[in-house]
Amino acid sequence: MSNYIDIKPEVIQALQNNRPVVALESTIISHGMPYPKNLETALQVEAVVRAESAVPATIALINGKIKVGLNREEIEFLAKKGREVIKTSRRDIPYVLLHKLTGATTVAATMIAAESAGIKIFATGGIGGVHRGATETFDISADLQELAQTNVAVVCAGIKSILDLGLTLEYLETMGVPVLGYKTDELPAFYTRKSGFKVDYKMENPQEIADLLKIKWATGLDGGVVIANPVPKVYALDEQIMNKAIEQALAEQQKAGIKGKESTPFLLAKVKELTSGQSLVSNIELVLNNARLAARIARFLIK
Ligand code: PSU
Ligand code: MN
Repeated sequence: MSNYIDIKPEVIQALQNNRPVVALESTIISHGMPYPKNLETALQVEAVVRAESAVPATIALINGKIKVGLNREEIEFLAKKGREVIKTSRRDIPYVLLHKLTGATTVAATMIAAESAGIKIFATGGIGGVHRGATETFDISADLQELAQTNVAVVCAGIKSILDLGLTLEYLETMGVPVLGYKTDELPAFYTRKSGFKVDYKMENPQEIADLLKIKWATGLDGGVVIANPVPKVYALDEQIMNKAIEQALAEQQKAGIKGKESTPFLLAKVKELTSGQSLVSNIELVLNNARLAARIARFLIK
């Protein structure tokens, strides 16, 4: 791995000096949001992590290396190139490295990079999951298998209702992945705070979460943890409007015959269009909120 990983000096120093570090993904930059909001958000997320006294490490594949910690030009490049950048999950990593292509890392690929760099916590918007209709299509995100095996905790705003929440929870249970709710019993559904599904455990503060992570890994229980942090109340979207937009996006996906790795970016863009940009505002705010919580947990992880 060491030949293919390039960790930013600031991140190496933080890790060596036992300072808190938070990993950040880049698919959300290239495929999850439009330019220039994606750039502004990526920079803001890093600023939020710094404001909480942690070091941000945004991850991407550039010029034959897995880069852990990007500079401003690199983030700008990913934001401007958008969908020209290869959405890179576990299976895509070797090809992207071989041909020195530019790859934006999904949750799965970001976890792989974070683990090899020694970063234990990572913040994003939403994780991939079991898609609606997966009993026919078999469309299950590689993020779930990664959570089953890689020792990195992921702070997200729950599971987006473009997915089948019930099946995603069943899958995570089978794979032994704890789903924790931050100050909530209920699994948040990304744009909304409610979903009708329960998390496994409600957690009261960052220290309790950090202590649980330490115990999990100290007892040899490999794999990740989902930390579900509800979108702040003022930025939550109306459930009915959201569900309608999602239904319509799913119908359009089927009509257009969109499959595989294109599904998630297609659905995200459609939902944004159908809510006239409202979903983007809430998306940005929930990511910032997750970065803040991740940094706070990171501070207790080093103690
Ligand atoms: N969910 C979102 N925004 C995103 C993603 C998921 O709300 O940007 C991205 C993440 O990078 C996630 C990926 O890892 O989509 C999942 O894609 P797939 O379903 O193809 O595995
Ligand atoms: Mn998929």
